[in-house]
Amino acid sequence: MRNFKDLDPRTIAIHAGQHPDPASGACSAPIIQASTFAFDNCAQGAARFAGEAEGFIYTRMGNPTIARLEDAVCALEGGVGALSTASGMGAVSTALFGLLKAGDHVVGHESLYGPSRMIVERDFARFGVTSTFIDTTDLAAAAAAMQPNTRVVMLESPANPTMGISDIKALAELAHAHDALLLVDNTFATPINQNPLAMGADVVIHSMTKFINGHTDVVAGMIVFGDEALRAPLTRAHHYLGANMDPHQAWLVLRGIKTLAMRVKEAEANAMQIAAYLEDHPKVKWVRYPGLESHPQYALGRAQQRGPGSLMSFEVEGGLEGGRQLLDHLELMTLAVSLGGIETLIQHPGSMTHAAIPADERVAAGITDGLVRLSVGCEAVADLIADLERAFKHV
Ligand code: LCS
Repeated sequence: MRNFKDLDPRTIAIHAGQHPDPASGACSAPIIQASTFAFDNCAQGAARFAGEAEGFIYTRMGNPTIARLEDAVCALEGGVGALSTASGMGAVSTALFGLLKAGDHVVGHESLYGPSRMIVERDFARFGVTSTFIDTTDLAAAAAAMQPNTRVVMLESPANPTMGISDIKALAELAHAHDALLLVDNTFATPINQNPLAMGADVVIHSMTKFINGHTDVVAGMIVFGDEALRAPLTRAHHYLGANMDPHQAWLVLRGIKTLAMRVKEAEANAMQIAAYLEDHPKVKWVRYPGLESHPQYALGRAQQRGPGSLMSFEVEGGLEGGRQLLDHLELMTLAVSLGGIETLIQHPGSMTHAAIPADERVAAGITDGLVRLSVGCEAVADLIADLERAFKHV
């Protein structure tokens, strides 16, 4: 792979993993739709299994099309290696499976994506892993949650859907002081706006279902690690758990990733205007957007991210019913879970993505009943604001 270290992320997104096919000269990656790969002879097969020879063996363990995508995201995140997965949850579960053992403890952000929190709190608990979920935007709370057996500190920043921003550098230092690893889910920020490994994180997770693919037509995930020592445990977990990607899925994401930077920046420009509109709206109680000075971690976000992104949450007047009226009267914005697509998506976490979290814990984590999450897309911003304006009349 060419060295992309000195290039701008906008350039990396277009070129990494996208070299012409050596066999045909094709300028688009070939889809190598094969489950298994022939060896010239037994000695070559043995050498590949032993990791002594380059080359592919079996698609669960790697594939040329999938490897291109791994190279692309690895280059964007500045990692030493990457492992692709069938979904974002495939990345979360594979990484945790590779890093944890019975008796270990996890410190997690309290408003992690529901299934990411639940797999630790309920499922890894069945194998003897304990956990503490706190607000990682509060460094003192994070420090107090650390235990001698804490192995992983896990967060999203900005977090889903409270938009809380955690100090990645300080939390990496805290984790390392306790011989623990920092795992950052960078789905919301994208590698265009944030590179956690450069701030000291050990592992980065992506749901590529979101911005990296960007077209609301693929579910996919990626694990990127910043230290060679993590290659063996994560690769073993990846090969054995089998949450692997499919070559065709990889090809679609390779197509989407080429426009990642321009989509992120276009949507962000729209989001800045929509956040300002909502903040001034009499029927909106508050807006949480990293690009607004009213965001509680505005300064940290400015320092740690290259841009505020295109996700925000806000509380509509009238709580649950107010939210329902607003969402039911939108004509352009799509009422759907997921985020980071080219089109604007709007949803209600209390009844959807975070419904699995008990109501009292959900509200304590800032996910109030009337909270609406907005993933701003790349439509003309005037059309989006007109859609909101029309729907607000019903609130
Ligand atoms: N991490 C974050 C931050 C997410 O938002 C999601 C999914 C995942 C991981 C899991 O990725 P997946 O397996 O779905 O590719 N978030 C969703 C959401 O907010 N609405 O629907 C899915």
